[in-house]
Amino acid sequence: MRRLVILSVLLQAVFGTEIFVGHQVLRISAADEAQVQKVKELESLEHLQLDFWRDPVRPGLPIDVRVPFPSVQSVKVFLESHDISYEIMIEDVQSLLDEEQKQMSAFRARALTTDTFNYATYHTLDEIYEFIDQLVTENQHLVSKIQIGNTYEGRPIYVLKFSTGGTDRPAAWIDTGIHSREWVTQASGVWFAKKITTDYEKDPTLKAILEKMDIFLEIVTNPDGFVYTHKTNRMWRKTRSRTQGSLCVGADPNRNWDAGFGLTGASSNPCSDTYHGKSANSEVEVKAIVDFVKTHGKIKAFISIHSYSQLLLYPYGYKSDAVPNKEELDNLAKSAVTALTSLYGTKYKYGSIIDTIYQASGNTIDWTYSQGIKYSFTFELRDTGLRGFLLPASQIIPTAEETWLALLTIIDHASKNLY
Ligand code: 0X9
Ligand code: ZN
Repeated sequence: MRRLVILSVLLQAVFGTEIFVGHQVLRISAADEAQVQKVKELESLEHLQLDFWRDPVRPGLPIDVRVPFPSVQSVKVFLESHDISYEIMIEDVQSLLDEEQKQMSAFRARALTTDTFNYATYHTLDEIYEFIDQLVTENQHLVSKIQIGNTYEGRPIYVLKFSTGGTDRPAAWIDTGIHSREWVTQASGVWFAKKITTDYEKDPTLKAILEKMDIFLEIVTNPDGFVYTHKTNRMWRKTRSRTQGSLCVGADPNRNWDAGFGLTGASSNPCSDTYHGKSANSEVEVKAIVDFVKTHGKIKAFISIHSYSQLLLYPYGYKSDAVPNKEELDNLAKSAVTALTSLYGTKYKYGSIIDTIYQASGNTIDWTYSQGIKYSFTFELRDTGLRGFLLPASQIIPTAEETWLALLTIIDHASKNLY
């Protein structure tokens, strides 16, 4: 292993790509509150360079953490010395990345139409942007592309609009990929886009929705981060904005919204993966959506899609108060999850963000809810198994298919309860 690690350091130096040889992902089970606190201690030790995929919250919730090779021994010794049980979720992160790359290159054929596009593999930003253009060209009567802004690094930010006509229609919003490493979400977004174009005349539910409402879909919500996951560091989550006075890059775009901004449940340290940013809306990728939502003024359902953990969540994330229409949202979440599970038996939990995972201030849907969008939801897609952010490409289509059923349930309810 040591030789491999030396080789990987060399490769990293030559190609500038982060290599994860010998990195392990551990799944820790904290038995009681004291053990949760111990794991939090571990989290505060910056030199270990731990990457928490699922944070320590409370006993009973699994904690997943990527441990760089040089820290693996000491982390295990620490856990064992405190009698904290764990299992190895991923033996060697790099071997999964190699597998992912191999799968991608095997299918990297340029599609000439969205019919020949391969939905069962992961794609680069360029490929997804090309797909978007093809979809628009093929379906001019239904689909258009709107540029809502530019990223920190200057890339265009696109939203697809699905509309059968009308003026000033109310709308539903779906975004995927705000956290760049959650690759199954952007891949699902691509699949949703195609699905709408193939089904809008034949699926009665979708047809009825599109007679009343438009649908907006932002597939790559954090384009700079997404490019960075492809070229430099597969595990990148944040934006790529620079912070004055720090060498660390990026802010967490799911902590940057103007709802409880900067309260507990976000970090003020620019080096943290949950860094909230300089101020609310400091991230242009967030600001672009804020401006769009405000200008549009008639978004009635807002769904922001993440991975992983198999959860369907509603506000709040920043405080433990119940939202005024909690009962309605809870019932709707239940129906959406029932629809999702009906396809492949995938199990989901649902509830408010703060009750179900943890306090997360400045998150997307707390802000959209504060703007009066009462159907505001966020998903955490597959899996709860052993792959986490590195979901095999073979699961893209099944994940997208089951999620689509839940999306339809939510948007259908909104369209029948317009306000
Ligand atoms: O920490 C987050 O931002 C979300 N988890 S993730 O692994 N996708 O990063 C959870 C925060 C609350 N949930 C959402 N608003 N998605
Ligand atoms: Zn996320």
